Amino acid sequence: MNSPTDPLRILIASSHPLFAQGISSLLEKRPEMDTEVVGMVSTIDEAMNALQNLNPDLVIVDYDDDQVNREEFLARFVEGEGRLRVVLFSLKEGGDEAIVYDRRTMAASQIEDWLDGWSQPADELDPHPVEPDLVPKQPKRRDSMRHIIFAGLLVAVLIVGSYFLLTTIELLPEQASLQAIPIDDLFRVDFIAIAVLFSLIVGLMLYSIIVFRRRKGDDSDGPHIEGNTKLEVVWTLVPLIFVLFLAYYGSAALGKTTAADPKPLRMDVVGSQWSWRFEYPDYGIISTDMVMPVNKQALLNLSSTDVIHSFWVPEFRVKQDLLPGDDFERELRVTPIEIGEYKLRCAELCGRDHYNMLAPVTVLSQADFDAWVQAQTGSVSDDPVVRGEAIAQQYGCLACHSKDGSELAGPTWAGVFGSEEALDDGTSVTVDRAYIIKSIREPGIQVVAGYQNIMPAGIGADLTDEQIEDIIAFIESLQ
Ligand code: HEC
Ligand SMILES: [Cu+2]
Repeated sequence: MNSPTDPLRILIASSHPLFAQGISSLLEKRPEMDTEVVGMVSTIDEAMNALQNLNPDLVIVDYDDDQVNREEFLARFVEGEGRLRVVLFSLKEGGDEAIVYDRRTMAASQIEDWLDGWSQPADELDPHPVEPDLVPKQPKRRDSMRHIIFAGLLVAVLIVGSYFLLTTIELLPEQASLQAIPIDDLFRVDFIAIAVLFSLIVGLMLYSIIVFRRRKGDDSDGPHIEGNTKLEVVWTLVPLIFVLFLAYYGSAALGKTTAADPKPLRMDVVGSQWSWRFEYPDYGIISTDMVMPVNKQALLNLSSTDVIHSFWVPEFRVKQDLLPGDDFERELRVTPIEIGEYKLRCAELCGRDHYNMLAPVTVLSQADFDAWVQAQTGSVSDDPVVRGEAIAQQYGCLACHSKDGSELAGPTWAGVFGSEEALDDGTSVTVDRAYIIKSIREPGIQVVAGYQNIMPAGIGADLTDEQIEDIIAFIESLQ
């Protein structure tokens, strides 16, 4: 150790001779300061040599020199075994100003004060002459414990609050089917996951934004953190286990929602733009309303005459697509457990009137259902006009053709019978029995002028010739 009367021995770390000159001339301006530049190095190896041979008190590192690895110098001498005083220095052009390490700008007078500090006896010197709060701080263990506790508390409060909110604002409608129960259990797990993830992310973010915000005038770098194996193992394993659990739990729920009763009520559900039809093959009933007995499983066979639709009664929770084409029938099992009125919606964007593709759903007691079946089967009218209207309703024709002259996706049926209709190929045709039959059987062949060829070809495929005669009678009656 040097005695106080010895000059302060300075080693300069830079590969530019100009830097050493600049420092020297700064020091020369203070001749009363007893300093001596003892050498210049540009690598850590040279510095280690110089340390042995030249015995410097202070190393000034050129902040702007890319060839000098300043991190290495700091690590080796400040934090490492050396405990040598190292200062990072950036010289400005003109030599009147210098920037110390943290890039604070110092006026010439401040530089002198700062240098003065160095001329004091070594044992009075702070081992970190760079202002302590400007050196990147490693957080103390006690501090991090406190942060973990407070942030943990915040996250816990948020979890409880958001889960409470999610479960009390009634996001889910009434639970009206047996299949809804396992699905709501899944929702509950989902809500927990949402509450935990939301709180963890937003909670820690809020805590950091507030507690670790930048203080005025602090331009220092944050601590350099590189990897944390424990943390990485935890945040890989925990989600992995959770996802595996969800896979198991989800497939168990799927098993419950598709579980088959030995004797379900069979129903064919046909969707077409933009109406629903319900056929009960065991009773020979066709209906535009979905009517079901309570506590009996219904096995729905779903198909579409045109595009993809989707069967969805929110209170039943389960949902299934209806696909066009004979090979693509889909099945869905629903066991209503609450008597009441619900609404069937199409959950697949399917064209102009998709929003209006609705059907009433009525769940009745077994006795009321039997009575409804009786009424339906006994109610075939002997008036072809009445039968024709019922068929047009059931097969969804009235979703596109109005009875009263109003404009829907297709031409109105009011007054159409016997009229001259202009076709899009420039010809015209008289609307008679033959034309109507052709329009239903092969709708794409003669297209009415001003309309798109969107009448579903499959929609009339199930109609018998007698049913079409009834429809013709009905259209004829609309004069
Ligand atoms: C998705 C809408 C849609 C549905 C459902 C629909 N049609 Fe049409 N229909 C049209 C359109 C559009 C036209 C006019 C273009 C054309 O001639 O193909 C049309 C034309 C017709 C015509 C010729 C009418 C005229 O003014 O020349 C008849 C008859 C007809 N449809 C009968 C039916 C019957 C019967 C059903 C039920 C089984 C039905 N349509 C269902 C859209 C529909
Ligand atoms: Cu639809």
